[in-house]
Amino acid sequence: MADINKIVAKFCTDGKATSIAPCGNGLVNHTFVVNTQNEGKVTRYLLQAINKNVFPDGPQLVDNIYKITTFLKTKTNDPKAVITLIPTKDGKYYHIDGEGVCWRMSDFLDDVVCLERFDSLDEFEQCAYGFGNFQRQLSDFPVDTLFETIKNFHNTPLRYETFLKAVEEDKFGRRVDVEEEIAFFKSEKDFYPVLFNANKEGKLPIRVTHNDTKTNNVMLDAATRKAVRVIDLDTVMPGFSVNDFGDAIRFGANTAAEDERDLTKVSLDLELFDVYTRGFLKGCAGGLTEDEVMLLPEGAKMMTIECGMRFLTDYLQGDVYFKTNYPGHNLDRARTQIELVRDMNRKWQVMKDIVKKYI
Ligand code: GN1
Ligand code: MG
Repeated sequence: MADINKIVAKFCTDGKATSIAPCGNGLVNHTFVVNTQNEGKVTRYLLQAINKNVFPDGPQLVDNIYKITTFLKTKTNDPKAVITLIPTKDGKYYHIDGEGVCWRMSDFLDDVVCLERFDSLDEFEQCAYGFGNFQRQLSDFPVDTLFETIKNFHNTPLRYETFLKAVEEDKFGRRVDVEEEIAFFKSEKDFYPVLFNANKEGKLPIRVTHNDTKTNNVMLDAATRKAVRVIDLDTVMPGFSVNDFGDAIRFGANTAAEDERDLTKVSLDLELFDVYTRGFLKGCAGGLTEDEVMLLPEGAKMMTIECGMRFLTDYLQGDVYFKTNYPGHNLDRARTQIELVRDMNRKWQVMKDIVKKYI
Protein backbone atom coordinates (compact mmCIF):
# COMPACT_ATOMS: atom_id res chain seq x y z
CA MET A 1 0.00 0.00 0.00
CA ALA A 2 0.99 3.64 -0.56
CA ASP A 3 3.04 5.60 1.99
CA ILE A 4 0.25 6.95 4.15
CA ASN A 5 2.33 9.82 5.52
CA LYS A 6 2.73 11.12 1.98
CA ILE A 7 -1.02 10.81 1.39
CA VAL A 8 -1.81 12.75 4.56
CA ALA A 9 0.55 15.50 3.46
CA LYS A 10 -1.61 16.11 0.39
CA PHE A 11 -4.49 17.33 2.55
CA CYS A 12 -4.94 20.67 4.34
CA THR A 13 -4.55 19.38 7.89
CA ASP A 14 -3.82 21.56 10.88
CA GLY A 15 -0.16 20.65 11.40
CA LYS A 16 1.79 17.51 10.55
CA ALA A 17 0.71 13.94 11.24
CA THR A 18 2.04 12.51 14.50
CA SER A 19 0.27 9.16 14.30
CA ILE A 20 -1.80 7.17 11.85
CA ALA A 21 -3.75 4.11 12.93
CA PRO A 22 -6.18 1.78 11.12
CA CYS A 23 -9.75 2.02 12.36
CA GLY A 24 -13.21 0.57 11.88
CA ASN A 25 -14.42 -2.73 10.56
CA GLY A 26 -16.10 -2.00 7.24
CA LEU A 27 -16.06 -4.78 4.69
CA VAL A 28 -15.08 -2.51 1.82
CA ASN A 29 -12.87 0.57 2.37
CA HIS A 30 -9.67 0.99 4.40
CA THR A 31 -9.97 3.62 7.13
CA PHE A 32 -7.33 5.35 9.27
CA VAL A 33 -7.38 7.85 12.10
CA VAL A 34 -4.77 10.53 11.68
CA ASN A 35 -3.55 12.68 14.57
CA THR A 36 -1.87 15.95 13.72
CA GLN A 37 -0.17 18.51 15.91
CA ASN A 38 0.21 22.24 15.51
CA GLU A 39 2.03 23.99 18.35
CA GLY A 40 0.65 21.57 20.86
CA LYS A 41 -2.88 21.52 19.44
CA VAL A 42 -3.90 18.01 18.46
CA THR A 43 -6.47 17.47 15.70
CA ARG A 44 -7.85 14.20 14.46
CA TYR A 45 -8.98 13.29 10.98
CA LEU A 46 -10.41 10.29 9.26
CA LEU A 47 -8.58 9.16 6.15
CA GLN A 48 -10.03 6.60 3.77
CA ALA A 49 -8.81 4.70 0.76
CA ILE A 50 -11.78 4.07 -1.50
CA ASN A 51 -11.94 0.49 -2.69
CA LYS A 52 -11.48 0.66 -6.46
CA ASN A 53 -13.05 -2.72 -7.14
CA VAL A 54 -16.25 -1.63 -5.43
CA PHE A 55 -16.33 2.05 -6.39
CA PRO A 56 -14.76 2.44 -9.82
CA ASP A 57 -15.10 6.24 -9.89
CA GLY A 58 -13.65 7.73 -6.70
CA PRO A 59 -13.79 11.39 -7.75
CA GLN A 60 -17.47 11.16 -8.64
CA LEU A 61 -18.19 9.42 -5.35
CA VAL A 62 -16.47 12.23 -3.45
CA ASP A 63 -18.39 14.76 -5.53
CA ASN A 64 -21.66 13.12 -4.40
CA ILE A 65 -20.58 13.39 -0.79
CA TYR A 66 -19.60 17.01 -1.30
CA LYS A 67 -23.02 17.82 -2.75
CA ILE A 68 -24.90 15.96 -0.03
CA THR A 69 -22.93 17.39 2.89
CA THR A 70 -23.09 20.93 1.50
CA PHE A 71 -26.85 20.58 1.21
CA LEU A 72 -27.22 19.08 4.69
CA LYS A 73 -25.24 21.93 6.20
CA THR A 74 -27.99 24.30 5.06
CA LYS A 75 -30.44 22.31 7.19
CA THR A 76 -28.61 22.50 10.49
CA ASN A 77 -26.36 24.86 12.42
CA ASP A 78 -24.67 22.08 14.32
CA PRO A 79 -21.22 21.41 12.79
CA LYS A 80 -21.24 18.00 14.44
CA ALA A 81 -24.34 16.93 12.53
CA VAL A 82 -22.71 16.72 9.10
CA ILE A 83 -19.41 15.31 7.82
CA THR A 84 -16.89 17.99 6.77
CA LEU A 85 -14.64 17.00 3.88
CA ILE A 86 -11.05 18.24 4.17
CA PRO A 87 -9.68 19.74 0.94
CA THR A 88 -6.35 18.84 -0.59
CA LYS A 89 -3.66 21.45 -1.05
CA ASP A 90 -4.58 21.68 -4.70
CA GLY A 91 -8.18 22.48 -3.92
CA LYS A 92 -9.89 19.15 -4.51
CA TYR A 93 -11.56 16.86 -2.01
CA TYR A 94 -9.69 13.71 -3.00
CA HIS A 95 -6.21 12.57 -3.83
CA ILE A 96 -5.29 9.84 -6.31
CA ASP A 97 -2.09 8.01 -5.32
CA GLY A 98 0.52 6.42 -7.60
CA GLU A 99 -1.45 3.18 -7.73
CA GLY A 100 -4.62 4.94 -8.81
CA VAL A 101 -6.30 4.61 -5.41
CA CYS A 102 -8.59 7.49 -4.47
CA TRP A 103 -8.23 8.88 -0.93
CA ARG A 104 -10.41 11.33 0.94
CA MET A 105 -10.24 12.93 4.34
CA SER A 106 -12.89 14.18 6.71
CA ASP A 107 -13.23 15.61 10.19
CA PHE A 108 -13.17 13.30 13.19
CA LEU A 109 -15.64 13.59 16.04
CA ASP A 110 -14.64 12.95 19.62
CA ASP A 111 -17.05 11.79 22.29
CA VAL A 112 -19.23 9.80 19.93
CA VAL A 113 -19.79 6.08 19.51
CA CYS A 114 -20.66 3.93 16.51
CA LEU A 115 -22.37 0.84 17.78
CA GLU A 116 -21.78 -2.49 16.14
CA ARG A 117 -24.30 -3.79 18.63
CA PHE A 118 -26.46 -1.42 20.68
CA ASP A 119 -27.10 -1.98 24.40
CA SER A 120 -30.59 -0.59 24.71
CA LEU A 121 -33.78 -0.14 22.73
CA ASP A 122 -33.35 3.63 23.02
CA GLU A 123 -30.00 3.46 21.24
CA PHE A 124 -31.50 1.44 18.42
CA GLU A 125 -34.39 3.90 18.15
CA GLN A 126 -31.88 6.75 17.95
CA CYS A 127 -30.11 5.06 15.04
CA ALA A 128 -33.48 4.72 13.35
CA TYR A 129 -34.28 8.34 14.05
CA GLY A 130 -30.91 9.38 12.61
CA PHE A 131 -31.55 7.61 9.32
CA GLY A 132 -35.17 8.80 9.16
CA ASN A 133 -34.04 12.36 9.79
CA PHE A 134 -31.40 11.98 7.06
CA GLN A 135 -34.16 10.89 4.71
CA ARG A 136 -36.30 13.88 5.68
CA GLN A 137 -33.50 16.45 5.36
CA LEU A 138 -32.70 15.21 1.87
CA SER A 139 -36.32 15.00 0.73
CA ASP A 140 -35.95 18.20 -1.34
CA PHE A 141 -32.44 17.45 -2.59
CA PRO A 142 -32.35 17.26 -6.42
CA VAL A 143 -32.00 13.50 -6.66
CA ASP A 144 -31.15 13.57 -10.40
CA THR A 145 -27.87 15.38 -9.68
CA LEU A 146 -26.51 12.34 -7.81
CA PHE A 147 -24.14 10.02 -9.53
CA GLU A 148 -24.83 6.27 -9.08
CA THR A 149 -21.66 5.22 -7.25
CA ILE A 150 -22.49 1.55 -7.72
CA LYS A 151 -24.79 0.94 -10.63
CA ASN A 152 -27.80 -1.25 -9.87
CA PHE A 153 -26.74 -1.52 -6.25
CA HIS A 154 -30.16 -2.64 -5.01
CA ASN A 155 -31.48 -3.99 -8.28
CA THR A 156 -32.43 -7.31 -6.73
CA PRO A 157 -33.72 -8.92 -9.98
CA LEU A 158 -30.35 -8.18 -11.58
CA ARG A 159 -28.50 -9.43 -8.47
CA TYR A 160 -30.47 -12.64 -8.91
CA GLU A 161 -29.33 -12.99 -12.53
CA THR A 162 -25.73 -12.46 -11.46
CA PHE A 163 -26.20 -15.07 -8.79
CA LEU A 164 -27.60 -17.61 -11.28
CA LYS A 165 -24.63 -16.97 -13.55
CA ALA A 166 -22.20 -17.58 -10.69
CA VAL A 167 -24.03 -20.84 -9.96
CA GLU A 168 -23.81 -21.93 -13.60
CA GLU A 169 -20.13 -21.03 -13.91
CA ASP A 170 -19.21 -22.58 -10.57
CA LYS A 171 -15.62 -21.44 -11.08
CA PHE A 172 -14.34 -22.79 -7.78
CA GLY A 173 -16.27 -26.06 -7.66
CA ARG A 174 -18.13 -24.91 -4.57
CA ARG A 175 -21.62 -25.45 -5.88
CA VAL A 176 -21.94 -29.04 -4.57
CA ASP A 177 -21.84 -27.77 -1.00
CA VAL A 178 -24.53 -25.15 -1.42
CA GLU A 179 -27.34 -26.75 -3.42
CA GLU A 180 -29.79 -26.22 -0.57
CA GLU A 181 -28.99 -22.51 -0.35
CA ILE A 182 -29.27 -22.16 -4.13
CA ALA A 183 -32.68 -23.83 -4.05
CA PHE A 184 -33.79 -21.37 -1.39
CA PHE A 185 -32.93 -18.32 -3.49
CA LYS A 186 -34.65 -19.88 -6.49
CA SER A 187 -37.78 -20.56 -4.46
CA GLU A 188 -38.11 -16.83 -3.72
CA LYS A 189 -37.70 -15.63 -7.30
CA ASP A 190 -41.18 -14.08 -7.56
CA PHE A 191 -40.37 -11.77 -4.68
CA TYR A 192 -37.38 -10.00 -6.27
CA PRO A 193 -39.30 -7.61 -8.56
CA VAL A 194 -41.95 -6.49 -6.04
CA LEU A 195 -40.38 -3.11 -5.21
CA PHE A 196 -39.70 -2.25 -8.85
CA ASN A 197 -43.28 -3.20 -9.64
CA ALA A 198 -44.57 -1.00 -6.82
CA ASN A 199 -42.50 1.84 -8.26
CA LYS A 200 -44.02 1.30 -11.71
CA GLU A 201 -47.49 1.39 -10.14
CA GLY A 202 -46.69 4.75 -8.56
CA LYS A 203 -46.59 3.37 -5.01
CA LEU A 204 -42.91 3.74 -4.28
CA PRO A 205 -41.07 6.96 -5.22
CA ILE A 206 -37.37 7.30 -5.96
CA ARG A 207 -35.70 9.24 -3.15
CA VAL A 208 -32.22 10.06 -1.93
CA THR A 209 -31.19 6.98 0.03
CA HIS A 210 -28.18 6.05 2.15
CA ASN A 211 -27.93 2.37 1.19
CA ASP A 212 -25.77 1.22 4.08
CA THR A 213 -27.95 1.78 7.12
CA LYS A 214 -26.21 -0.40 9.64
CA THR A 215 -26.41 0.92 13.21
CA ASN A 216 -22.68 1.62 13.16
CA ASN A 217 -23.22 4.22 10.47
CA VAL A 218 -24.99 6.55 12.90
CA MET A 219 -22.76 8.29 15.41
CA LEU A 220 -24.35 8.64 18.83
CA ASP A 221 -23.24 11.11 21.46
CA ALA A 222 -21.17 9.05 23.91
CA ALA A 223 -22.88 10.60 26.94
CA THR A 224 -26.48 11.26 25.90
CA ARG A 225 -26.71 8.40 23.37
CA LYS A 226 -28.62 10.68 21.00
CA ALA A 227 -28.03 10.52 17.23
CA VAL A 228 -25.41 13.06 16.16
CA ARG A 229 -24.56 12.36 12.52
CA VAL A 230 -25.00 9.83 9.75
CA ILE A 231 -21.72 8.61 8.26
CA ASP A 232 -20.50 6.44 5.36
CA LEU A 233 -22.07 8.39 2.52
CA ASP A 234 -20.37 6.36 -0.24
CA THR A 235 -23.55 4.74 -1.40
CA VAL A 236 -25.88 7.70 -1.11
CA MET A 237 -27.79 7.34 -4.36
CA PRO A 238 -31.27 7.46 -5.83
CA GLY A 239 -33.24 4.54 -4.38
CA PHE A 240 -36.20 3.36 -2.31
CA SER A 241 -36.69 4.51 1.30
CA VAL A 242 -37.91 1.05 2.26
CA ASN A 243 -34.50 -0.39 1.41
CA ASP A 244 -32.80 1.98 3.86
CA PHE A 245 -35.23 0.81 6.48
CA GLY A 246 -34.76 -2.79 5.40
CA ASP A 247 -30.98 -2.93 5.57
CA ALA A 248 -31.11 -1.57 9.10
CA ILE A 249 -33.54 -4.30 10.11
CA ARG A 250 -31.43 -6.96 8.44
CA PHE A 251 -28.42 -5.91 10.45
CA GLY A 252 -29.90 -4.56 13.66
CA ALA A 253 -33.05 -6.55 14.37
CA ASN A 254 -31.36 -9.91 13.87
CA THR A 255 -30.96 -11.64 17.23
CA ALA A 256 -27.53 -12.82 16.09
CA ALA A 257 -24.50 -11.43 14.28
CA GLU A 258 -24.36 -11.22 10.48
CA ASP A 259 -21.97 -14.19 10.40
CA GLU A 260 -23.32 -16.28 13.28
CA ARG A 261 -22.67 -19.96 12.62
CA ASP A 262 -25.20 -21.30 15.09
CA LEU A 263 -28.35 -20.72 13.08
CA THR A 264 -30.62 -21.47 16.03
CA LYS A 265 -29.56 -18.05 17.33
CA VAL A 266 -30.74 -16.24 14.21
CA SER A 267 -34.21 -14.68 14.19
CA LEU A 268 -36.05 -11.43 13.66
CA ASP A 269 -36.62 -9.64 16.95
CA LEU A 270 -40.11 -8.18 16.58
CA GLU A 271 -39.65 -5.75 19.43
CA LEU A 272 -36.59 -4.33 17.69
CA PHE A 273 -38.52 -4.24 14.43
CA ASP A 274 -41.21 -2.21 16.15
CA VAL A 275 -38.76 0.15 17.84
CA TYR A 276 -36.88 0.77 14.61
CA THR A 277 -40.11 1.42 12.69
CA ARG A 278 -41.16 3.98 15.29
CA GLY A 279 -37.78 5.75 15.33
CA PHE A 280 -37.41 5.76 11.55
CA LEU A 281 -40.89 7.15 10.92
CA LYS A 282 -40.42 9.77 13.64
CA GLY A 283 -37.24 10.86 11.87
CA CYS A 284 -39.02 10.95 8.50
CA ALA A 285 -41.65 13.15 10.16
CA GLY A 286 -44.55 12.18 7.96
CA GLY A 287 -42.46 12.33 4.79
CA LEU A 288 -43.28 8.80 3.61
CA THR A 289 -46.51 7.94 1.84
CA GLU A 290 -48.92 5.37 3.25
CA ASP A 291 -48.01 2.89 0.51
CA GLU A 292 -44.33 3.32 1.35
CA VAL A 293 -44.92 2.63 5.03
CA MET A 294 -46.89 -0.50 4.16
CA LEU A 295 -43.95 -1.68 2.02
CA LEU A 296 -41.42 -1.43 4.87
CA PRO A 297 -41.60 -5.19 5.58
CA GLU A 298 -40.88 -5.84 1.88
CA GLY A 299 -37.83 -3.61 2.26
CA ALA A 300 -36.62 -5.64 5.23
CA LYS A 301 -37.02 -8.93 3.46
CA MET A 302 -35.58 -7.59 0.18
CA MET A 303 -32.40 -6.31 1.80
CA THR A 304 -31.89 -9.52 3.74
CA ILE A 305 -32.45 -11.85 0.83
CA GLU A 306 -30.42 -9.67 -1.54
CA CYS A 307 -27.52 -9.49 0.90
CA GLY A 308 -27.63 -13.26 1.37
CA MET A 309 -27.57 -13.71 -2.39
CA ARG A 310 -24.59 -11.34 -2.67
CA PHE A 311 -22.67 -13.26 0.01
CA LEU A 312 -23.37 -16.58 -1.71
CA THR A 313 -22.47 -15.14 -5.12
CA ASP A 314 -19.18 -13.96 -3.69
CA TYR A 315 -18.55 -17.36 -2.15
CA LEU A 316 -19.14 -19.03 -5.53
CA GLN A 317 -16.91 -16.47 -7.26
CA GLY A 318 -14.01 -17.11 -4.90
CA ASP A 319 -14.52 -14.36 -2.26
CA VAL A 320 -13.48 -11.43 -4.37
CA TYR A 321 -15.81 -8.71 -3.09
CA PHE A 322 -16.35 -8.83 0.68
CA LYS A 323 -13.43 -9.01 3.05
CA THR A 324 -13.39 -12.43 4.70
CA ASN A 325 -11.62 -13.59 7.87
CA TYR A 326 -11.62 -17.31 7.14
CA PRO A 327 -12.52 -19.71 4.30
CA GLY A 328 -16.28 -20.11 4.16
CA HIS A 329 -16.97 -16.78 5.88
CA ASN A 330 -19.20 -15.59 3.03
CA LEU A 331 -21.08 -18.87 3.11
CA ASP A 332 -21.74 -18.47 6.83
CA ARG A 333 -22.98 -14.95 6.20
CA ALA A 334 -25.26 -16.18 3.42
CA ARG A 335 -26.70 -18.85 5.70
CA THR A 336 -27.56 -16.36 8.45
CA GLN A 337 -29.35 -14.16 5.92
CA ILE A 338 -31.36 -17.14 4.65
CA GLU A 339 -32.31 -18.08 8.18
CA LEU A 340 -33.41 -14.52 8.88
CA VAL A 341 -35.56 -14.43 5.73
CA ARG A 342 -37.18 -17.71 6.75
CA ASP A 343 -38.05 -16.16 10.09
CA MET A 344 -39.43 -13.04 8.42
CA ASN A 345 -41.65 -15.25 6.27
CA ARG A 346 -43.01 -16.83 9.44
CA LYS A 347 -43.59 -13.44 11.08
CA TRP A 348 -44.80 -11.65 7.96
CA GLN A 349 -48.32 -10.78 9.15
CA VAL A 350 -47.05 -9.42 12.47
CA MET A 351 -44.51 -7.24 10.61
CA LYS A 352 -47.31 -5.85 8.46
CA ASP A 353 -49.47 -5.20 11.54
CA ILE A 354 -46.62 -3.34 13.24
CA VAL A 355 -45.98 -0.91 10.39
CA LYS A 356 -49.72 -0.32 9.98
CA LYS A 357 -49.91 0.95 13.57
CA TYR A 358 -47.73 3.90 12.61
CA ILE A 359 -49.75 5.14 9.64
C1 GN1 B 1 -20.66 -3.79 2.85
O1 GN1 B 1 -18.27 -2.28 4.02
P1 GN1 B 1 -19.56 -2.19 4.73
O2 GN1 B 1 -19.62 -3.13 5.88
O3 GN1 B 1 -19.95 -0.78 5.08
C2 GN1 B 1 -21.58 -3.57 1.65
C3 GN1 B 1 -23.04 -3.55 2.08
C4 GN1 B 1 -23.37 -4.85 2.79
C5 GN1 B 1 -22.42 -5.03 3.96
C6 GN1 B 1 -22.62 -6.36 4.63
C7 GN1 B 1 -20.60 -0.95 -0.84
O4 GN1 B 1 -20.72 -2.67 3.70
O5 GN1 B 1 -23.87 -3.41 0.94
O6 GN1 B 1 -24.71 -4.83 3.26
O7 GN1 B 1 -21.04 -4.96 3.54
N1 GN1 B 1 -21.25 -2.32 1.00
C8 GN1 B 1 -20.99 -2.27 -0.30
O8 GN1 B 1 -21.99 -6.36 5.87
O9 GN1 B 1 -21.08 -3.24 -1.05
MG1 MG C 1 -20.38 0.87 4.26
